[in-house]
Amino acid sequence: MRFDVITLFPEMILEGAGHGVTGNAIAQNVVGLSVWNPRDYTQDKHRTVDDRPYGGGPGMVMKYQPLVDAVEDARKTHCHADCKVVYLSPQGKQITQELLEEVRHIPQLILVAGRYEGIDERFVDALCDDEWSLGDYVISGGELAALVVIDAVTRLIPGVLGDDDSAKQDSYAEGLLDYPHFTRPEQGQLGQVPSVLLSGNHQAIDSWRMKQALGRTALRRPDLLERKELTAEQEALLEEFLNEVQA
Ligand code: 4FN
Repeated sequence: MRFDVITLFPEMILEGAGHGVTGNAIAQNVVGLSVWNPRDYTQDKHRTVDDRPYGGGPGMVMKYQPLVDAVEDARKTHCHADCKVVYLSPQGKQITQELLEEVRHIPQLILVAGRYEGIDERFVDALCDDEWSLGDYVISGGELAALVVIDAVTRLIPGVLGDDDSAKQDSYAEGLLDYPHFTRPEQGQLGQVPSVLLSGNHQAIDSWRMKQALGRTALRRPDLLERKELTAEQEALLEEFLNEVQA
């Protein structure tokens, strides 16, 4: 898998992806990451990447020519027949785990990060295959969204996570919020650890955790539960949880 990011702030991408799981995957060449600065593809002496919007109004718009040339360079430098160009923008479809699981198999993703008020729409129409959004809030540029995609897709590549983390990823609790986590001290200033977790009874622990995951999902993210089929055992655990909350 390789990522090519078109951005006016390449250091932001290299620095942001250079740590932890993504940093290791890049160092091991499991993923490729390159950045392409539209400013390097300008042809005027001021290296202009933006201009005033036709029709007037506030702010500036990214000119399409430096973007077109940056994408073309990314394409011809790392040539993959199967390549998708994605504009990260608030107009896009919201990024979900489902979307990321679909695109993990694409060998080359070219991610375009906007700045200012956005980019000339002719670039989006002519060169972009898709538009993806982090969510409904105002941010200053698409770089953070590109980093989210790079991080979340890299974690899906076989061998990137340790055995423990991969097992967790495709566990039966998929689509639920996490159960609560505890570590030492067993008892301290902030209270005590639920006794079941100290019992050594792994069946009881698994079922307590499943109950917590189901209950928290029901209370905080009912939308996630609606999309999930529960087993009879899970239904029973959830009912227990909700009864205990009431009591
Ligand atoms: N944002 C909204 C409405 C109108 C504008 C914005 C906004 C960065 C270039 C786009 C935003 C959100 C999620 C990229 C937001 C994303 C961006 C993203 C983004 C500079 C123009 C801009 C109604 C969503 C609040 C600025 C709503 N995911 N404009 O943020 O690029 O990827």
